[in-house]
Amino acid sequence: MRTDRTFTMLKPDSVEKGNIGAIVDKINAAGFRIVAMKLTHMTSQDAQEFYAVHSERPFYGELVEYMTRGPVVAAILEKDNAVADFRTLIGATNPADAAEGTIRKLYAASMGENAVHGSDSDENAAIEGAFHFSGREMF
Ligand code: IDP
Ligand code: MG
Repeated sequence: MRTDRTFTMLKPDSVEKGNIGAIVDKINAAGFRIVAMKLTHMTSQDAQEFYAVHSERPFYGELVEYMTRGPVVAAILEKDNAVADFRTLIGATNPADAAEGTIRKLYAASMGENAVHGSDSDENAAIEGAFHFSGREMF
């Protein structure tokens, strides 16, 4: 299992607010190489599958609505220790708890609308990257 890649989405609120460029700048400045990137609009079935681990949580329906209301920027990022370093860069799930300077502190509105996704393990990074990209779209 490789440890130098993670998967991210700039969520619909980031796209709506015109924050794609600013967030990609932060990602580049933190030393991540972009391996794959595209705008994509998930169907409800896509979002239900992507977030299946949360299907029993009370916010699942709201989460699927949010993640399908417009396109996201999906990307695979490469750097040593990618998963943990990217989680540090994005900050806590709830922007109120996120450290100063993190992407969620800067750009997230709330716990639900929190600007970005970051994989939580090397295994999930591989699964989530393959969910969105074919081998021919990774560079
Ligand atoms: P993470 O994105 O920081 O890994 P998770 O606990 O995996 O956080 O939750 C996945 C996503 O579900 C969050 O990023 C957020 O968009 C949403 N979410 C999590 N907890 C809540 C909540 O209590 N209310 C509404 N949405 C939530
Ligand atoms: Mg998570």
